[in-house]
Amino acid sequence: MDQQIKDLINKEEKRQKELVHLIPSENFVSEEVAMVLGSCLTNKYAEGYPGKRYYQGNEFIDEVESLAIERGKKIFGVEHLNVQPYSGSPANSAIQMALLERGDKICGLKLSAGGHLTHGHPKITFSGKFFESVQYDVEEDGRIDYDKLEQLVLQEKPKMIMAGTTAYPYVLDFKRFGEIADKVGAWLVADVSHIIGLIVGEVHPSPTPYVHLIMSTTHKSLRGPRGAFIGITKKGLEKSKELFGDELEIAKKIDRAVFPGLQGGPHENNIAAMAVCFAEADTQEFKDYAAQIVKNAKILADTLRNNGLKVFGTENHLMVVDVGLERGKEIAIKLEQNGIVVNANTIPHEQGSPFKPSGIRLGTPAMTTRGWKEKEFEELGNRMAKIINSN
Ligand code: DSN
Repeated sequence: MDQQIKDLINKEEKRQKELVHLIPSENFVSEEVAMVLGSCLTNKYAEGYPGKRYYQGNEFIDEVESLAIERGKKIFGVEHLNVQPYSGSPANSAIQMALLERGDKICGLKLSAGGHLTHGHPKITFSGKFFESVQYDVEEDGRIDYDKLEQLVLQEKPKMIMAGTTAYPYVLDFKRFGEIADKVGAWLVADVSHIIGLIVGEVHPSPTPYVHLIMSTTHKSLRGPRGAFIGITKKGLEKSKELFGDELEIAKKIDRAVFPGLQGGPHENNIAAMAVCFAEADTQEFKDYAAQIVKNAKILADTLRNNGLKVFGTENHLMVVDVGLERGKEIAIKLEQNGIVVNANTIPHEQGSPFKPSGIRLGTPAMTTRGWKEKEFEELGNRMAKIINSN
């Protein structure tokens, strides 16, 4: 094997094994997922969809992708599933490309409040450049005020609302989001990339009954390969019938936007690994894992708070800790020097900037996979507080 790459992989493996990993969007896949990712499926081109490919030789690939679709539809409770998006950003771009026209209005949570770049972040992103973006914020306590969101939506009448987060430590009220979107006839997309493992594990309410589309990455709390899916709910099919006279038109639009709209050949090794991950998530063991993620996050947040730190959250897998004006990066570096890997993050109503934020974001999915429980997280919280509080 290429010695230089082999050495680097070995070093990274050691780093992953020996340090404490608290970046909430990271996890450790099973050996089977890793093996399938490295399989011969990576060699095959399969532009198109099962049964309708532009290349010969896809009889087994078709079965692989169909299996991923069937398993995913079952655990996410959706009517149609596209498993080809390379990751979350292309998946959100595909949804927007499929259902919006250039200049249409899109409404998402501000990046600094825990939203995502693809939810209409102005000027520099696809969603912020091609669409008119109106953004909602969180309150001083870090929570979304749904009455304020409703006022904004009634006033601005966006064509699409993104209900999704990357650093929001509270349960999302998808029912309320649904009622608000319905008042102006907006498409409602749940970007559940962070919390999909908790939803499948039944420790966070599912958006399925209330939204038209569900988008998620598969490599965060779901513990699968890098990749994403777009699911269409029953409510999505109904809106399609109402708008386009055909309930399946929305599925055609989404599929066409993914391929050939934005992507070429799907990464079938990732799709096969998704199928494995979906089966792993459809077990009691995974439900226990999801419940433990939430218990671990709660004890970590409580321990940090008991040590005098200001913590936003938590009701899910993550929390944001206020470590002082513009000190996020410095504290993240200090923690890493002590073997604890986190990421610097903005806090609600940030006075610093995304480059010099005042917080750190912590999550429990990865170390819960490693078998950590309340005892380990309480010890860790006390140790982290000492490091953070030492000048
Ligand atoms: N970069 C991801 C995260 O860390 O939350 C979101 O895309």
